[in-house]
Parts: sequence; C-alpha cells; structure tokens
Amino acid sequence: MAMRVDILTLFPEMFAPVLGTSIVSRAIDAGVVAVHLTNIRDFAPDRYRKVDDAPYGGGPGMVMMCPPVFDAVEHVQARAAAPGRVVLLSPQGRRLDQPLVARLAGCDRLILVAGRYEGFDDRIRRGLADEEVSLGDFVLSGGEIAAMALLDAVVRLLPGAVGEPESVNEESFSTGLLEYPQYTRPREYRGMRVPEVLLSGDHARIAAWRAEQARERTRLRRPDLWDAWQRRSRRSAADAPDGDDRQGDPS
Ligand code: 9D3
Repeated sequence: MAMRVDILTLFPEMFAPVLGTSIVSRAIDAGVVAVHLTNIRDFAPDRYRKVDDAPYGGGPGMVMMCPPVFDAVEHVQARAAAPGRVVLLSPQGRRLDQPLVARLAGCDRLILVAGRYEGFDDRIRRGLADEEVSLGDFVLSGGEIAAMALLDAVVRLLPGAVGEPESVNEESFSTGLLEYPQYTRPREYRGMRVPEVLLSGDHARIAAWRAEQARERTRLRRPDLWDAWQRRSRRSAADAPDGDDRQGDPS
C-alpha cells in the first residue's frame, strides 16, 4: 500500500515545485506515495485567521499557537485509519541522517508539521510530536524546506520510487564512506586529466583505486564518519573466522 504523507504548513504553495519534479513526482504518479497539503491557517480559531501570538513572559517575535496546529493534525488524522507518525520540523530536533530517514521510510503514514515565526508553543511538541527533526545547525526561515528535504530523502527509499535499486544501496551514507571521485567524457578538460586507472579496463584495479579514494576522502573530509567506519570494519574483521584484519588497515 502507498505511504501517505501529510504536510501541515502556512505555505503549502512552496511545495509545488518539489511535488511536481523528478523522483517525488514520479513516485506520486506511480502510486508509491500520496502527499496531502494542509494549510494550518485554515484551522485558525478567529476570523482574522490568526495562528501566532506573543510569547508569555515577553521576548522578541511571535509563537505558533496550539489550537490551529492541534486541530489541523487531528483533522488529517481523522481522515485515515492509522494516526501516522507526527514529525515536527524544528531547529531543536534531532539532526536528520540516513538511519532516521530509513526508519521514517518504514512508516505507513507521516504527518510533517512545518512551523514559522520564532517557534512552536512548547505544548505542540509535548502533546503532538512523535519526533522532532532538524536539518542541522543553521537558521532557516521556517520548517518547509526541511520538510521537503525529509520528503525527498524518504520517498527515494520507497520500493518502486527509484529506477535502479542498486544506485540507492551503493550511496555514500549506506557504506558509511564518502563517494569516490567520478569522471565522464572528455578525457581531458581544461588541463585536468581523468585518472589513468579508470581508462585501463582493469576492473580489479579500478575497484581497488575507488575503495582507496573513498577511504582517503572520508579520512580527510569527514573524520567523524572515518572513525565510525574504522571501528565498524575492525569489529567485523575481529569477528571473521579466519582473523582477516586487513579491511580496516590504513595503507
Ligand atoms: C533566528 C531565530 N532563532 C533564534 C531566536 C530561532 C529560530 C526559530 C525558528 C530559528 C529558526 C527557526 C525556523 N527554522 C525551522 O523551522 C527549522 C530549521 C532550521 O532553522 N534549521 C535547521 N533545521 C530546521 S527544521 C525547522
């Protein structure tokens, strides 16, 4: 059955380009995912359509009010059998990574709530959210772009969403290493040559070169991923019955 994703936002029009392009659009057409947009402002309790208010205790900016957000979430939940996992996009959330994306891709139903203003009334987090997710330590103007990033990352893991399943599995954050350098024609461009080994036709040499490049790139650029990868490959080497410990060796 198709995954259902509800997106609750004050700016539903921001999502049109993402829903109409590439993998997400094809997945919708293929019936792999159904995406529904809900404008939180439609659930404003007053005739001025007010969804934000000044913070108790004072301070700058405005805060998203509880009633429209609770009502919008409960409205979309009432339209399906399962309640769905409520994911709040927030700078205070857990940083999105591929394991979290994979876990969310396993849900039948997601309800993504994107905020604006200085933040949500904390009772929205306490009373509504199953998960709070951030893209990282930088400031966005709202949760919409984060919701789009999450949607794109989740949809491409759904069976039937991407053309070749192999290209998904081999990606950097699945192996735990960064990608090796890639080249295509021409052989020389502005004085920069394609590494000779890639033109050799020697598939074993090519595989060895790529593996080494991936490790070296990861070591230099992402010491955090490198440490984790080394720890993992040392452990699996120790577990191996023939005591093969070469895999994690820096050479
Ligand atoms: C500059 C304002 N900030 C200090 C008072 C607080 C703040 C409130 C609301 C900062 C950003 C936002 C809006 N951001 C999001 O809703 C958001 C977000 C982000 O800003 N960065 C990374 N991930 C995310 S997910 C949602």
